[in-house]
Amino acid sequence: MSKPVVYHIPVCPFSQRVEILLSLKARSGEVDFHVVDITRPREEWLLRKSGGSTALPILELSGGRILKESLVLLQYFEDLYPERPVAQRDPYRRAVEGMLARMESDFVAKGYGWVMNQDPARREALRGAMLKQYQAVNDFLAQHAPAGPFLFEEFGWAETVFTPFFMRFWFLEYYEDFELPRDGRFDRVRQWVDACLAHPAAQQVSKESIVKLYYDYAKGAGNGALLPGRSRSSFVFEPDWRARPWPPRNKYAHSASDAELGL
Ligand code: GAZ
Repeated sequence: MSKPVVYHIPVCPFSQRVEILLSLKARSGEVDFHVVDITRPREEWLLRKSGGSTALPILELSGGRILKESLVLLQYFEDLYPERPVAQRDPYRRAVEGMLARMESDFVAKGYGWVMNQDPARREALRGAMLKQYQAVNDFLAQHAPAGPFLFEEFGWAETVFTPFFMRFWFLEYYEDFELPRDGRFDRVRQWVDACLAHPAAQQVSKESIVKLYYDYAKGAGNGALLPGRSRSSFVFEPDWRARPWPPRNKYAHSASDAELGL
């Protein structure tokens, strides 16, 4: 029987969640990952599979059955491979990690909202909003898991949900000079982030790949859209990101050309 296939875009944080979970379960070989070029219109065969929606990842099971939404895919593989649990089994603990995981959507929205901002006057307000998100996670961890570094004994469900975005937010460090202030307010969340970033099951992407591929997001163009004056998206497969120079960091003052980006 053929393996399940995850269709996703390059360095997709949502599909990285699935890769991390499978890696924690030592099941990475059971699923194929198929990268879709988002700089081109979605192909008809893919739209037929998804029923017309364009958001990825989607998971195709045998017989053409399709599942969507990364958190649903995580739960599916958690249930399919119940040995080596990643989620907590105790109802109270499962609820606690559920509360933390529930904080991901605001956290993600604030980070992407900031990186895509083009108005320098809004920059400090967006930094403040991002810090509020980190503060909320910090306070949650300080309450439920003061010792750390993880929410429970090991890298688990909440870490699987958040870690791809801790990595995507390398684009905030690079393009927005974001860092967590070292004034004590963020110590618990910094400890969590550092432990998540270092975990062996979560090494699918690098800072360099994120910074290079997400240049266009930093200039306000998401999902492979083309910026004015450019003929190629920073998400193209060729040339490979490794062969390109690091993009200019001054996104508010300058718009890099294809040539400057090595495209
Ligand atoms: N809830 C879905 C899941 O699987 O968990 C989200 C999937 C998703 O957003 N996929 C995006 C997609 O395929 C790519 S990743 N888009 C193409 C399309 O045609 O729909 C971007 C944001 C943002 C948060 C995340 C992302 C992102 O703002 O990483 O703004 C542009 C997209 C809150």
